[in-house]
Amino acid sequence: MIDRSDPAWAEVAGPRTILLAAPRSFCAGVERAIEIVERLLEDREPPVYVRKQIVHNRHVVRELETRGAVFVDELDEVPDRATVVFSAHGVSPAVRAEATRRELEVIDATCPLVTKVHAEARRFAARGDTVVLIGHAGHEEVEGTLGEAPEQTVLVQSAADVETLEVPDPARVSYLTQTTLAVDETTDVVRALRARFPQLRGPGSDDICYATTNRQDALAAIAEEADLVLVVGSANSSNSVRLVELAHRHGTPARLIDDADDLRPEWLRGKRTIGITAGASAPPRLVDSVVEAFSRLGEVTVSERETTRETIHFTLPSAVRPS
Ligand code: 0CH
Ligand code: SF4
Repeated sequence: MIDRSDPAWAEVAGPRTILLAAPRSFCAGVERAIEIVERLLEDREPPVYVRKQIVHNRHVVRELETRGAVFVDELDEVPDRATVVFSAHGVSPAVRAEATRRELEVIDATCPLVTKVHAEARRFAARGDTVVLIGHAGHEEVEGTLGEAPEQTVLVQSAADVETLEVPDPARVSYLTQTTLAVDETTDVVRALRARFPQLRGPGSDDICYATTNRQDALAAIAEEADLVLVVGSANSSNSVRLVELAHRHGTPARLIDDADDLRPEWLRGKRTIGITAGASAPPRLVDSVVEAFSRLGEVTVSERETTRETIHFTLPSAVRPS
């Protein structure tokens, strides 16, 4: 917490310029997922069960918990025939089958853009291809997508992984990606795949979603002008971590913060221009509170740099749609 009576904070007081990247913060898939849980909390008897964090943000999860949502890791923690929400990151067919067997009422908050990748995985596997999924091991979205055709899918995390990749038929290879990867790094991995498998086939359009791409482009536009970049987001948020790494690749120190309380005086020494963005799962109000925190250190000039305007909106599932 910024406190100018503390000598460590007093030492870094002074005027600052804040460059606000836009777009930042909630994407259409996250807004939809949160709204699904909120509507269920209004319309149904508690508790409302949610499998995994609805989105990877501590504040979002805590707030929904205080309103009656119960977050569980696996379906065995949900009573038979109860209502359960699947998170924005999607689930494997095995999880869906388990929910059916247990007679759970499923409300699916999987982002439609993740669902699209699942459909591609099924299509590519059905034509007999080895499906190379580019993504991060252990991430929930990756677990879900891998589950569509586990016998035919291999996970690749980097261009180096491609060198050692063995497939049954090099002429029948397709790739897919996690939706929240770094665009530049993924391009390198796809290039490495194409070099090894010239007949490589891919998705019709990029699997890295519009929101991930836009947040990276917006940050790239301010990163080199900033002395320090702050990314509002939680540590398990893939797209938020990718933003921190992107700032580093632009040569600018960057920190991931859950909120203004995470700010540290030693980060701010000699830093007059602060770039701020937020991952797709971080609420906009947290960005406002970080900007407000800086005003406690001196005069702040805020300049928003918008690289594109997002207008995309996803409809809610019929079970929670207002009649
Ligand atoms: O960036 P990841 O995938 O870790 O997820 P998040 O932080 O919850 O952001 C929203 C993306 C959800 C699914 O694409
Ligand atoms: Fe959907 Fe992209 Fe948002 Fe993920 S980051 S929820 S894929 S719009």
